[in-house]
Amino acid sequence: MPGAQADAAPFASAASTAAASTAAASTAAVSTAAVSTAAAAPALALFISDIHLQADAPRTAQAFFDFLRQARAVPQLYLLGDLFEYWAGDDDLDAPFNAGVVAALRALHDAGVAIFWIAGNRDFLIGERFAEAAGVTLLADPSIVTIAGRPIVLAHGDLQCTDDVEYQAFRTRVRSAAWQQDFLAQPLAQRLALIGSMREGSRLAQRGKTVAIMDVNAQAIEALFLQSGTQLMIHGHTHRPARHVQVIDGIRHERHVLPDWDCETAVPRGGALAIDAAGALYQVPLAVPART
Ligand SMILES: [Mn+2]
Repeated sequence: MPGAQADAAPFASAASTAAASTAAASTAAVSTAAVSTAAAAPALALFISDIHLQADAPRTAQAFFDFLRQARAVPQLYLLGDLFEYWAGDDDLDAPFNAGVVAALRALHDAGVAIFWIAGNRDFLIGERFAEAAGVTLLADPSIVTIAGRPIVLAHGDLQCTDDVEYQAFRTRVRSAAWQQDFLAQPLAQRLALIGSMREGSRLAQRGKTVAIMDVNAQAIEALFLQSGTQLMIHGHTHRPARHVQVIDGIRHERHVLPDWDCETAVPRGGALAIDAAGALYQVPLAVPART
């Protein structure tokens, strides 16, 4: 529970509550269950997504910087998309806010933590220049990694929201090399202005869509499990943190959805997922920065 985390080793605390592994025996196609917040063994990796960093959200940024300092105790950090609210191109690295985020990631990298990056639907224009400056390794969406002997398929999650046909058409367009070349050929100021209007358009488009349409599609998730050959998936994007357990072909599959972060609101949201050396997953609660 919050408050039980020791400052010295925040992701490698005390005894396990053992709640995480027992809740999945159901034969229902899909069930959800809470994940333990305590680890029995030291953490090997941390997973976060959807921080939506922007200059207009200073408290969320502070929570992220605090988190990065604590993450030094863990060998690997996975950023699973939408770290930034938007990214206009790697020539925007020098904007003070962006430079601050890059410096914080770089400091974590220099402290010996391996940082991996999967692009989100908002920051997919991140490129090699950013990656080199920040000391992060860019991964494809989806990617399979093996941690503590467990193969895990990692994704942002937007590609699995196949019920949102309109969004998938948009995604195909903006992820094409031709669109990106055209876009990045425009002056930075013009790109920033365009992104501003696209964000407004996206807010308006979402208003007319049901919650179900904007969630992942069950068949797309099953397909990703089967294609990847894994029984463990971690993604973000939907802002609906949960652990979903489902049985496919008689085999138990587990899908973890990461929370989005927002510390500007009265009830702050955020937090991370961790995997320990025994291969157990557990939640790392958000440490909300004090009001200044
Ligand atoms: Mn997203």
